[in-house]
Amino acid sequence: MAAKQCVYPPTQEEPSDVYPPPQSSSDVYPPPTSKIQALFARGTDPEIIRAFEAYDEDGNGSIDDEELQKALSTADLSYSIRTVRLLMFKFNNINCTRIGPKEFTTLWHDLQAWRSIFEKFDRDRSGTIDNMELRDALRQLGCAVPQPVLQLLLTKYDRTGEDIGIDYDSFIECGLIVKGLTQKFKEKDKRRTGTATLTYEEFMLTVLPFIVA
Ligand SMILES: [Ca+2]
Ligand SMILES: [Ca+2]
Repeated sequence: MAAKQCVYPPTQEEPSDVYPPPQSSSDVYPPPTSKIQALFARGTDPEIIRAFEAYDEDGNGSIDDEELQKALSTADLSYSIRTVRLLMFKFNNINCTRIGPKEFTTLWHDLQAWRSIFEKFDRDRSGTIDNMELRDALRQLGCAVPQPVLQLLLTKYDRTGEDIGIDYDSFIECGLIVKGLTQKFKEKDKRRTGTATLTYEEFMLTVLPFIVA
């Protein structure tokens, strides 16, 4: 193998289609300060790369749960550390409180999807999700949740305690848990009957990661 083609990160002599492009011009953005850019898949939206670099406050090349929580939260919208950890939970093949560029790209798209589901099903534009809106949103996620379960979710996630509905942060948490647990249950319901047999150990191992996220 020609040694030149294995050089990492690419140098100015590399062909012009290497990513990131050789930064010969001072107006290239993002500025030529980070090797992080090279770790993203080719064609990644530059906005995602810029966000990663901004979120990675300590500059260690990964985003931890606290960095993500701080970066996502704005004056109008706060994310609980629990929601942030649940968002990271899907990457549980690695340390799920720390993600790199690849996982961050997936998470970025996940957040866009959550936002669009929330906006689609908050039909009255109240900024919260009520009973019927939740039912339909969960159905879109593939979960036909029975009414008593819906009521329990609303009771638990309506933080106001005044039947106003579920806010955006809680909606993501609720959706991640319902979708995740439904998926786990489905894996045990091989014949798709709506019934499954789980041992005590399986039940505990399934449910606990969602509770202690
Ligand atoms: Ca970091
Ligand atoms: Ca609403």
